[in-house]
Amino acid sequence: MTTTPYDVSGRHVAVVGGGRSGLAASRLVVQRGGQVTLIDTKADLAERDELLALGVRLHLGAMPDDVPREAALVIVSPGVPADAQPLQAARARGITVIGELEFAASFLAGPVVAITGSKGKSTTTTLVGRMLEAAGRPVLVGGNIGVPLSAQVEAATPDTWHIVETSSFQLETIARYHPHVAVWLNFSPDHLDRHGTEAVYEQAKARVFENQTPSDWAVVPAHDARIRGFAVAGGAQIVTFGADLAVEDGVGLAGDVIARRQTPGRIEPLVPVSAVRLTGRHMLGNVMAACAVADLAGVSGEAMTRAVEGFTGLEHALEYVATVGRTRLYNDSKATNVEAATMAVEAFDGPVTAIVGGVYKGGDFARLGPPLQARGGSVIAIGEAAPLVAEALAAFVPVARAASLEDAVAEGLAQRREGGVVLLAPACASFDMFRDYADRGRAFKAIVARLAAAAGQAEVRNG
Ligand code: UMA
Repeated sequence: MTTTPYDVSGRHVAVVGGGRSGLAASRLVVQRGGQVTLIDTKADLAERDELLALGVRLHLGAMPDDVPREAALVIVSPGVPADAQPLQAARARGITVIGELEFAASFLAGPVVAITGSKGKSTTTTLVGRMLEAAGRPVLVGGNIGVPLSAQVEAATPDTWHIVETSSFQLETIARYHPHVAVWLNFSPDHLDRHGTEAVYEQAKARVFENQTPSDWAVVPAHDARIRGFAVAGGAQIVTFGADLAVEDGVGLAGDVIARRQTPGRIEPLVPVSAVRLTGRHMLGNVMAACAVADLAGVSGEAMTRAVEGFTGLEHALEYVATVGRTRLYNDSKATNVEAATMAVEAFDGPVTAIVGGVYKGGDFARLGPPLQARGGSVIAIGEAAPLVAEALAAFVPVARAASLEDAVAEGLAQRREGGVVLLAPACASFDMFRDYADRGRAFKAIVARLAAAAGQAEVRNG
């Protein structure tokens, strides 16, 4: 068993936030002999009975001004702002406040691979997991992707590779979180509602490198000097992806093969591009980053290729939904910022009608204009941000407004009757019309199926 700086045995711990992370952290504290007060603004939790049976005290309904006096440690969920009142009060009294990820990681003995970035985290995390699995490695995939790290501690062995999708929210509250491999895929403005400024968001992400040493690795995009600068400052060895293999070391394209060039210039083929089942150049970047990690873990190109061939992508991440008549429909509900939506549009060659809008999170919608215009595309604006979307894009392409997602899909199918793509790429959060991005993506797919059926379309081809 590992030694942890957060020995909770016989101690009282306040856990703030009773969602997936807080519940898993509470269970872990109890497993390790500690006592928990779980704090949440919700009036009740579905897990109430289980928690009470574990001896967890519940403080529900509102944020208290402070955590209980007996608490020796505070564990905070990623969705709770780091400056929430009880956290500030605890810190002022000298109580250690850490995030759920920091707490859980301190119990792990196996290597941690942290994968962060504004977009592509889940795809890359999943693919790295598949590659290590294909090579027969013991592997657990979790973190921001949906399975809290705390829930994996009991199943971990010293040989386990932990592939951890790591968000800026989680990185804000680390102290010793120390990935053996830290991947930062890309950066674009996001989560400004939480972080306030782009600089604060960027600094949070850069923390992924802060505890690395020269025996660790940072995997960064070859063409992003800023991200590379943060990695260099962290002190780990660097591997780039998207590298020009003619001039530099890293993972990049050698003809139509993803390959790794290492000093002194030896180029080793890893995965043929023809094995990649994902749409778009940005997806190819994610595959290259995954190859870089797997290569560091000693996975063969053959095992990587098997994993890539078997991976058709994640739900809501430029997911092919169906072909209705001559129109192909794609669900990129995960494209919640302008950068991601732009990359989605750029993944196609022909005309694209993009459904854009929701809750505005920052960024300049006008960036979508040139790639849409170049493809003879159009926009259907939805949700709260519809006026902003229309204002930014009307100079480039035709913009229609739709009162609901259903109307938007119907309008898109009408516009692209002669062929092309209808793409849900909202560049916005979903909370004005849906519970979350997944709810929005599922709604889109259900609408497509319904409209196709109503049109007497028997030959909806699902991918
Ligand atoms: N809560 C409070 N007070 C607050 C804020 C929240 O009491 O001020 C309570 C809520 O009432 C709720 C609980 O906290 O009961 C929710 O906690 P949470 O928001 O931390 O959510 P979890 O269910 O614990 O899920 C978290 C991540 N959520 C966020 O970062 C917002 C999940 O990422 C992650 O999968 C999960 O831990 C397991 O690690 C989701 C996400 O949206 C997918 N992440 C963002 C993103 O990817 O863009 C960063």
